[in-house]
Amino acid sequence: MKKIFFGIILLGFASIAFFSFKPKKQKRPNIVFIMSDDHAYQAISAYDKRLISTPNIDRIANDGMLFSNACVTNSICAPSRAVILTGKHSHLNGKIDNHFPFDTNNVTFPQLLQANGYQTAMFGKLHFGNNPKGFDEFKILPDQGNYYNPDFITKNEGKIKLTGYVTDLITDLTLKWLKEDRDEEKPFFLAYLHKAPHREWLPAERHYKEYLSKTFPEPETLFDNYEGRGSASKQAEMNLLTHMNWAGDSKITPENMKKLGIAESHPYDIKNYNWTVDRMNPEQRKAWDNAYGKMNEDFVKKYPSMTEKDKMKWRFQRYMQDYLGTIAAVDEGVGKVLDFLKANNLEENTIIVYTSDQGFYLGEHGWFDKRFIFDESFKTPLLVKWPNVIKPGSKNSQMVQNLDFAQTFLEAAGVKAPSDMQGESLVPIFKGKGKNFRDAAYYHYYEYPSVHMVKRHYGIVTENYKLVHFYYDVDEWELYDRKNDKNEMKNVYNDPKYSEIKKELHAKLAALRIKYKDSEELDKMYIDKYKELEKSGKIWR
Ligand code: SGN
Ligand code: CA
Repeated sequence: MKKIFFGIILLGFASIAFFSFKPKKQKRPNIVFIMSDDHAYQAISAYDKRLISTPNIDRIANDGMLFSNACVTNSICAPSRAVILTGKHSHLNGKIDNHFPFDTNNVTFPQLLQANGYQTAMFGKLHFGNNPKGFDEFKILPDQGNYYNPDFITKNEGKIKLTGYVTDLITDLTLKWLKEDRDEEKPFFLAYLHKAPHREWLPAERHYKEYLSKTFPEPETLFDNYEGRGSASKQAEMNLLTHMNWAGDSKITPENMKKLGIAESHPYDIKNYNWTVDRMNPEQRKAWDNAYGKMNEDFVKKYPSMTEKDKMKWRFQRYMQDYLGTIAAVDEGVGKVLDFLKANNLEENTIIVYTSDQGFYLGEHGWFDKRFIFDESFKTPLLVKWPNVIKPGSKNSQMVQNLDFAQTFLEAAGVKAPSDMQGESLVPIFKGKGKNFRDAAYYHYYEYPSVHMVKRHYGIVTENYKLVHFYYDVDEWELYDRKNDKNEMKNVYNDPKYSEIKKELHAKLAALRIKYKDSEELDKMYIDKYKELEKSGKIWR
């Protein structure tokens, strides 16, 4: 009798336990996608401590994963964004360069997230020429946007003009949305997109003083003369000494240029400068004049005795002071967003990504800008944090691409990716698996002839080699040995030592072109379309 009694009691407990146990439903993660414009990995201290300290951006890598070989498919702004949103190479999504319009019939991953219950918002620079689809809320800069007192195109309030510094304003809009507009019932996808550190590199007032007095270590290849490479490197117009604007970029006043007999580097040299200073209110202008006035005074004294070499050195320092100065504000903004997530219990279940739309030259090969398949512009920073999935402090050297983001976010959100997306989800890599990821990346750049005059090229990049074809007005092949020639100074395409590897890479490249559905027919079609745009006056140099 006693036994039966205990048996009944035990059964009672067991059934209470059974019915009150609900399998813990894994909540779908939030995603905070932070992207800056033209942020070189050389200017993030998690990658390289020589130029700047970015303690807040570094937090993402310390708590998550740092990718040392993340790269893009087409190193230029709007095309990179189109690749990210569609998960397709430029030749298929159609946004091959900054001039072509984005075809809004493309399906983008935020549309799929939204349709599957995510709340979606975007703040900052998109640079598409049209508004983003799949967003419940957005406030974006028109085109390139302005650093001081920028306009924003908004989803619900038309065009607005805000007073202040662009990086701080984008951060404020992002934080306001998190505080006031977030739907706590839904997971969210938040795109926090900086304009900085894009040209013309205008820092926040509070950083003028510190950055204008700093000096930075020069890159080994600052005085590169482009020997040993083909015509594309020689003809590119992105040299610090010859192509950088004296007024617009280095901030020498038009009056001082005249006084010193310095000619404009480009028809937009002085125009760009005037657009910058004309947007400032009297208070901002005063702070600007104080800081940059002093720099101008010093320069006027020095200039007459400067050699060409001195000028190059001076221009490099001037460039770094402003470029890195803009990053100081980005890092502060990122810190504020990370702090907010932490303080509001949003840290545990949120994926945080920091990246750039491409890499950038910080004086390597004497250059600024990007566009080339060569490392500084081809590689891009990527830091990802996802608590309980990514082991803190991990490092990964796989050749992941911006092409992979769409499928990564969709998988993390439990949404099936369309079968025509061309990337690969990074989720296995986050989990410490995915050892045999991509062994070769495909790259294709189109915007030529246009500003900076980097010739059209496509190529294949493997761990050890890079094979590139420059076409349009040339037919030149280049081959680089990435292990033995880190700075990519010597084209070994015609070196017999490499004939076997050359053959292999040609075959691999042809196979990749087929795999990704790129072809000579498409190359020609895009050239014809470009020529039509040129005729209609829509291409600017
Ligand atoms: C502007 C810049 C170029 C830059 C392109 C594209 N010139 O034309 O230096 O390469 O944008 O940049 S500027 O004097 O007007 O700043 S991108 O990041 O949008 O692709
Ligand atoms: Ca860019």
